[in-house]
Amino acid sequence: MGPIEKTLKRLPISADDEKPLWFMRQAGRVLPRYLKLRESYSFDTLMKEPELAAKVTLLPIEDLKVNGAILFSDILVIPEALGMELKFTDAGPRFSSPLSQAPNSIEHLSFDDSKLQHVYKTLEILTRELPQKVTMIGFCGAPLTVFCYMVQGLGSDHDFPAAVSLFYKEEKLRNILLEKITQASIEYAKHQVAAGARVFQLFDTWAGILPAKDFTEIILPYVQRILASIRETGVPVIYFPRGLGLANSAITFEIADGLGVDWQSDLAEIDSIVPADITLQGNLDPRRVKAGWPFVQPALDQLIEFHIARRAKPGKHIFNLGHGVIPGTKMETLQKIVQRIQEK
Ligand code: 1CP
Repeated sequence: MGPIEKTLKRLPISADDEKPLWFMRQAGRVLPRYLKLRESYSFDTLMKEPELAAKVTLLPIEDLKVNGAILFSDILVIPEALGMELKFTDAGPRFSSPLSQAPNSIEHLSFDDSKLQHVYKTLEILTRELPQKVTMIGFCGAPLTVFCYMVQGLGSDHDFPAAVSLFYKEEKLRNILLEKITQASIEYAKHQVAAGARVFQLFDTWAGILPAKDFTEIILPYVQRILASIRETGVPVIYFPRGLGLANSAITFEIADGLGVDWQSDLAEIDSIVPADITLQGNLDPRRVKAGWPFVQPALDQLIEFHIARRAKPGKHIFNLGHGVIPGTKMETLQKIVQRIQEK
């Protein structure tokens, strides 16, 4: 068992263990070997051909020496498996008809798990190929984030005005859609676990778009259901609710084993408002990382101090960024970050 899984399970880390470390979006954005593969294959092909998806998942293990492998896939596969038409264009992913254009079509969405078989095959290959110390991390998008994309569409306004107005105006349809996403995510996540995921992260990139009270009252129960069904299998879960600020205090150990902290938040402050048994993950600013080594080093050294201080707590800390690696970031900067973390 590797250091990421041990940390989340509150097990002791031995002297020869590495420090727990991975980067959100570590595979598909900056690695030269990934960019080279993209010259020959579309993103869709890389994701849907299990041999290729497994190969891409392994790139950051080999080139960055992280000890977490995040499945190479996307949060948008759930809308696709619910029946929406999705195209990966040069400008990014696009739905043919976002649900705001025809809200009643929400009632006709139906989950087809057979569209996700390639994901499970990828995980099975990886289970055989991953070194012991590397933890296989499965993932999907959280209900609100997936709802936003399904209703609003992609590549548009990240305040999601069409999605949030439907959220308030069409309460019945909203609840139907959140329920469908939740049920699909539970089935998908459990299937990922059966295929070999050892840790599961729920990405809630747009958790911060609702007022905190609505988020905790309306959305959090759906999140909790997904996470609880994964935890029942014995696999620990990390929840990454970006933009939640002080409402992070609602994320207790009842909800998740680990909390992914965004770059906006002060890690020590979050540490003071969440229970000590929750594992914190994060939170280097990816824009600082993009700026280059001299600009990231002072912040990294502070983070290493935090990590050392937190080792006394049951849930400890996992190194990561406070959001995904940004295109244009130098691989060498990421490699230096890993080296410094592991040598200290
Ligand atoms: O390292 C990795 O790349 C791992 C695989 C991975 C993950 C974990 C991809 C591949 N996507 C994701 C999660 C994901 N996808 C999130 C949550 C994390 C985050 O906030 O970064 C989100 C919001 C998406 C949605 C998405 N997929 C967007 C953003 C759209 C928007 O308007 O906000 C985009 C551009 C994608 C496509 C995508 N997903 C992944 C890759 C490598 C790509 C780019 C495809 C290409 O090469 O064209």
